[in-house]
Amino acid sequence: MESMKLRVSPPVFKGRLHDARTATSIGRWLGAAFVVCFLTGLISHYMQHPPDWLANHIPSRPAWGYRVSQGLHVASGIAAIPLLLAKLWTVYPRLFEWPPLRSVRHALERLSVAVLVGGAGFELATGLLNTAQWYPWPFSFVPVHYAVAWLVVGALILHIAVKAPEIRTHWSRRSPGTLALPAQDGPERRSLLTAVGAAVSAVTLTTVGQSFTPLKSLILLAPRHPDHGPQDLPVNRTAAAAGVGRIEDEEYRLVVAGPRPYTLTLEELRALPQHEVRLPIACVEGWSKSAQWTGVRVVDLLERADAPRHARVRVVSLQLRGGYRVSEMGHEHARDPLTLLALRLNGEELDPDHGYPARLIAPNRPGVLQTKWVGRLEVLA
Ligand SMILES: Nc1nc2c(c(=O)[nH]1)N[C@H]1C(S)=C(S)[C@@H](COP(=O)(O)O)O[C@H]1N2
Ligand SMILES: [Mo]
Repeated sequence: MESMKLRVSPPVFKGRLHDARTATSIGRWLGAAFVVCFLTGLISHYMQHPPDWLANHIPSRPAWGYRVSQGLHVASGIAAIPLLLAKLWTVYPRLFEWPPLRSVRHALERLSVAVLVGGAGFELATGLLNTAQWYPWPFSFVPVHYAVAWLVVGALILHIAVKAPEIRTHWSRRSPGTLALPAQDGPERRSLLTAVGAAVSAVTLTTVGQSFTPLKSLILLAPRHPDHGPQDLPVNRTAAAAGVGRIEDEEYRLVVAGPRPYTLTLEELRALPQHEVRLPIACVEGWSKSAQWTGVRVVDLLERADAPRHARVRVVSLQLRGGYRVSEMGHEHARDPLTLLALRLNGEELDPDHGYPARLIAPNRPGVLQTKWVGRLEVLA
């Protein structure tokens, strides 16, 4: 007698949009975006949190280095969002693979894909929300975003290794091994890839102007416009938000703590030789903007305190609380003639929100380390 058992049959997917050639085409762009994003993320991480052996060796040139690297980090991350969505759509039929687990090897492979998809989604989502300064989660962004990046890279390397034969077969439109398969990219695949390319271009062109200022007129989706802010420069934390309020000229003192410590009033600081530099603020969140800064060279202030040539320097803000009130720099930054304790911005006294009366500005340096409302320079032993 025939059994009446009901068998649930998984959905059947046919067509080229879900095949390995499409997955490879999108995958290599996604892979390239991930590699750029990971490497520039490492640069950003080590510039902000250098281990001891590196802390005194971070180069201060090229002056635009961090601006370009962090611009690429955010742009590649944003471009990866439509690429990841397209890639997931291409391969999602595999979720319904039957049987779900064929062997131990197969189980491990699926596990690594789960880590890859979960981790990649997590990185892109938290990174994107960070560019908007929105932190709707209970953990601290930087260490978690950094740790998960390593998980994703590990899973990605494993994934590429496991899929290497398929990737090789489908890498180019007519690779020798594929003569038996449909060699030509049909119109449906071409349309899909064109649509993905258009989506990547659209999100890139409407956001990249936040750091690549020639395209600033196209900004539509970026949270920041590089021109919006006092003195044509964006502000991340205002004086009010930092709790420093208005610093009175007569009360201000700059303390330089070194072998021969001294204190300067604002008047004395203004009377020292002033220098002008053009340098960008390059925020880790992806916006950046060049400006004209005038002030006293930090190296001059250090010489006067008899600071040793290779000493590192701690810059301390008059802000009393908050993560960015203190920054440190190695001797390359401290001694660079472009590194200023700036008193003026774009020809005017600093706006309180830009650090009045004095803020640090140095070449090739993450924005979060360009300390505002500076009250103290400490020469470190
Ligand atoms: N004391 C202090 N300095 C600070 C900050 C801060 O919160 N407190 N924010 C930093 C960040 S994250 C950036 S991007 C730059 C922005 O400088 P701007 O507001 O002058 O554009 O200042 C940096 N300096
Ligand atoms: Mo920033």
